Amino acid sequence: MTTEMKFHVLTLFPHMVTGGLLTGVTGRAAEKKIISLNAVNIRDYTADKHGKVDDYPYGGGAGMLMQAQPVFDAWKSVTGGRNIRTIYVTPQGVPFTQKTARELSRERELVFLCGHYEGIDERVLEKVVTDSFSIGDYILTGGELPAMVMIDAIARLIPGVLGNQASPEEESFHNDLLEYPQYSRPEVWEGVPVPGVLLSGDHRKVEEWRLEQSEARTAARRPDLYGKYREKQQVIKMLSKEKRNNIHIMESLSSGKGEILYAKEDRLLVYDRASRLCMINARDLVSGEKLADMIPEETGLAVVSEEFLTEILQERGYRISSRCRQLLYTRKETLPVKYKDIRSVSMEYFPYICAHYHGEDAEWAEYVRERILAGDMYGAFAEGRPAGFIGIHSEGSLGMLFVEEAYRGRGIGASLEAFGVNRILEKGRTPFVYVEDRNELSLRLQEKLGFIQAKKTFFWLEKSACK
Ligand code: 21W
Repeated sequence: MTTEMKFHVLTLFPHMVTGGLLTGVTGRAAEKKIISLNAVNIRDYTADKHGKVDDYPYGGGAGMLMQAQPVFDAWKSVTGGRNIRTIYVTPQGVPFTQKTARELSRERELVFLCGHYEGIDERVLEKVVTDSFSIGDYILTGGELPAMVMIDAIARLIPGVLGNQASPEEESFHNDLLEYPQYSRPEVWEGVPVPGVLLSGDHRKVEEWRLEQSEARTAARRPDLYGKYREKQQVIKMLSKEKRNNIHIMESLSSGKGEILYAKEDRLLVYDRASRLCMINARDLVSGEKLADMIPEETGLAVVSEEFLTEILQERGYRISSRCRQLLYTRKETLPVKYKDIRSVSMEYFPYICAHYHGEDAEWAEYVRERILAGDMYGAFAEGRPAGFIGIHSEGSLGMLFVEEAYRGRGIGASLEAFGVNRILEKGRTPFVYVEDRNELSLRLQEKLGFIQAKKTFFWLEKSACK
């Protein structure tokens, strides 16, 4: 099983760090042992008998510097010579962004080094620091608050920290946009009423209004974000001309997980962060190769709907893992669910789901855990025992369907599918599925529920382990 993510903070003010982070959401996460926090007082490691950790800078100048020895000894005490990413928080660092937070949330252990006074002796920084980050262009009195900011941003991305909330970065259509204004009771406060549309009960109208508000705010306050948003909308509009063949890319982009790495005419490369998946559209070999060269290093999966693209990818160390039909559900209405005992499952059913989904494989087990914690796995129960399950994949498609042999032929599979479709519709998204090429039974089940097929065959490719 996975262990907690460990944060070590080397600081002169350990209580400031624990006081802040062991409160609220991150505090809960520490109690639940999803993260751990180890604040180390650098002063405890000084060799100076008076507890001194600073001295004057050679060459002169204002103020004092933290000396190398206590910092180095404090660092050695937590790393013990192990190779752990060590982050120096400093106004001279590269800007810390959501992307940085995402990348660091994949580490198992991190060390943060907080400076004080005018800085730290460069020689110890050269020995221990692997990354330097700043939180923005303003001057603070120390590195503790920036370290806490970074740990907070990283921790909330770890599955389980936010509780059973959908992916913390996947907030339906409003990604790339600032949030819309929100209102709660009372209906009139200090003579100011809540906007009427929010009381109308008309969900579609509410969504439209929120989107308008988000767009207007973003255009006014963040022209940089707004430009990116408009570009993405344009690509989605292009793709919608062939919705059946492109629904996977449209969903990845509109959910905010997909990033356009290249888009020009009918050539498109989109990277879905949540599943480390590349989706590629190209018409010919030359453009296909050009796009393939732009695939990010961290990619583990690719999906394409052209045979020649599979060849290009195979030359680059990918192997075909399946040939699929892609189907999408175009209606807005939810489906009736005949079998009643279906609900979202907790980690209690982790061993059960793993046993029936890719067996013992550790990487798949980690994936199942992440899907359960995201609230995207649903179980069917009979006599209080699990009878099957379905899930929403991290790239948005419905799948992982399984029904116990003893319970087959009773419509539980169809009910699980319908239940999944409804959850996706509730999120304001479009349900789509992949069906293995020769699985006629599953194909017919999806079509009976109202799914329609894409014209193309879809190829899933995995990066081969040995490369
Ligand atoms: C402020 C440290 C000013 C040092 C070379 C010659 C970490 C921070 C901090 C702090 C100085 C971050 C100097 C945004 C921040 C941080 C404390 C002055 C003088 N250097 N992100 N003279 N803003 N700040 N250095 O302040 O440690 S990340």
